[in-house]
Amino acid sequence: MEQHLPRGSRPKRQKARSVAQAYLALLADRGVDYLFGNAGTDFAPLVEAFAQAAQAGISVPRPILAAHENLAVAMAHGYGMVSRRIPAVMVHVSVGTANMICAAMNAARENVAMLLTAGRSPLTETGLFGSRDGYIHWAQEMYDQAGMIREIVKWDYELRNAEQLATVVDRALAIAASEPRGPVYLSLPREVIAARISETGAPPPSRSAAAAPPAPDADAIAAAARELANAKRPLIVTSNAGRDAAAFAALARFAERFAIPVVQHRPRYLSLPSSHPMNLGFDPARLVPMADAILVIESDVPWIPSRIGPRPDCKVVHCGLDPLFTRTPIRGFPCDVAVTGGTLAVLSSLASALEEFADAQSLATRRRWIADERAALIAGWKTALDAAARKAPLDPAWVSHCIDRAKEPHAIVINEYTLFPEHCTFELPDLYFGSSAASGLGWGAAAALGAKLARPHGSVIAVVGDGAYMFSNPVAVHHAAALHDLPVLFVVMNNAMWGAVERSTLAMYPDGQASRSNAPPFVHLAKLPAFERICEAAGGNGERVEDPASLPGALERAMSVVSKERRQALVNVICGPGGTA
Ligand SMILES: Cc1ncc(C[n+]2csc(CCOP(=O)(O)OP(=O)(O)O)c2C)c(N)n1
Ligand SMILES: [Mg+2]
Repeated sequence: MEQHLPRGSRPKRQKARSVAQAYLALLADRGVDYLFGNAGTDFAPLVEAFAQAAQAGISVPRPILAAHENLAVAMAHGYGMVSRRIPAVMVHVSVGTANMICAAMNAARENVAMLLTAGRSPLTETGLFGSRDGYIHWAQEMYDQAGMIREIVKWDYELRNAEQLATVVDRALAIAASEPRGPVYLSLPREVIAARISETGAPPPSRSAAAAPPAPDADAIAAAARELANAKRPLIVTSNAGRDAAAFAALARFAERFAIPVVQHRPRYLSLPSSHPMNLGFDPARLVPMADAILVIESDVPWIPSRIGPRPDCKVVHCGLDPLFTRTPIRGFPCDVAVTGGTLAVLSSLASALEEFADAQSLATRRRWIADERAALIAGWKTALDAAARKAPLDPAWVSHCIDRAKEPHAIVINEYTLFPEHCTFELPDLYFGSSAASGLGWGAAAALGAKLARPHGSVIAVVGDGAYMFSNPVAVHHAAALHDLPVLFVVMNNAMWGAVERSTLAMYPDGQASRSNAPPFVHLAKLPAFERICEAAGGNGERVEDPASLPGALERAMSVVSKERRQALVNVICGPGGTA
């Protein structure tokens, strides 16, 4: 978009005419490249400020219109997740805030930093520039607008005057960027951002540094090392070690050096290459009960205690930026040592501490055991895939395998839980992202658009269920893909149901009445629209696949549309039951 100067260029010294204009210039100066927005009457000063900035050549974030608030926040999530930069989001007062909360929960639980903002109904009924001039300005006001989202964000505030602008924005960004990272929320009343200010020029550089994470405590590392060194069957369980992309290689080295198998339970960030010899898949059920020491790295739920658990004498070490997950009300996993720190720092300290205990003979014995476990695991996956192959309706395991075959080696895959990662190969960090532990559905398709914004030259594939697709507000998603030139491939694993609801009902009531019913309520999604035509309606390419033999060809055509024609594409794959949520 021509009105925006390239990243890194300093804004011209220019008289800012409004707080809104100074605010936008400040965001750009602080490295906020994008402002995802869903507008209302509170946006008037910002709309004007964007137009003035374009005319005056002032650098401001690029505005990204999203036709629903959850889409705006989930796009920002995808963008921040891939780029690790901080996006801003602006929504319409109380009602816009209400609409964005689900997506904000997803981002908060995955520690994705973002500046969430909302207008506030004009405070004054008359007398100021920007005072109330619409009947909505009374009913949309709330006693505590931020209260709706306060539990989710790390910090909230309301901008009250121009003088505090830099202090407030810098504090918001510094808190969002400090580990554990997360969204912050700032409300912007209309008269405050409409106020005129005489001169600002380029904002002074920020003096609000993000806080560095704590270094792992030496005693805690020594205690953790003792537990691991004494173990014959140690195990690492992680969900998010790879959130720090540098930790990806560190975990690979650590696991290999000390011969410790790794299970990635419900990964949101990939933590280990698929082909790594210590990679023992995604299900902790077999290994946790065998383990005599478990190192939990950045995992809120390392196993499901109602299904399995470690032996009573198994020692458990939790490490992470918030190893006790203090924002989760109840979480009772056994914990003998808790180490606070980033994965890279923890692994490096632990590696030094473990070196003195390393005994080549026992490591070699363990390596053989892990190799056997891995061979058995891979054989099991192959058996499952063979059984799934070419079934009609299509089996999600087979669809996962076909997606893997079709994708380029550096493609990013965003999985809103229906893809089976064990049937795919991901060798590098940041090529696979799973949906948030909060599991607010409707995330995947939108996050893929944000990921594409962060990696415009790479291919991005979103894999979603029919339920998740409809939660994502598909018309708004396809509109955003077209509007912002974000050609993404959407694969819908369409089993015409909320399979998770059925699985949960059968798990609780295996012999219940619902299990004998052909049509239990709140499970089947009959009369679904032709999803492929929703994508087509936005100028994309759509295909429906019912015959397993035609899936590889359909995926190949869709990839080619995305990469060569730069158009979005959707493959609606008619599937049978599957999934694991
Ligand atoms: C916002 C929101 N509402 C409801 C749910 C509960 N929920 C979890 S999974 C699921 C079904 C998703 O269906 P689909 O994407 O088709 O996947 P399937 O289970 O069929 O594999 C639902 C409704 C949720 N996680 N988030
Ligand atoms: Mg479904």
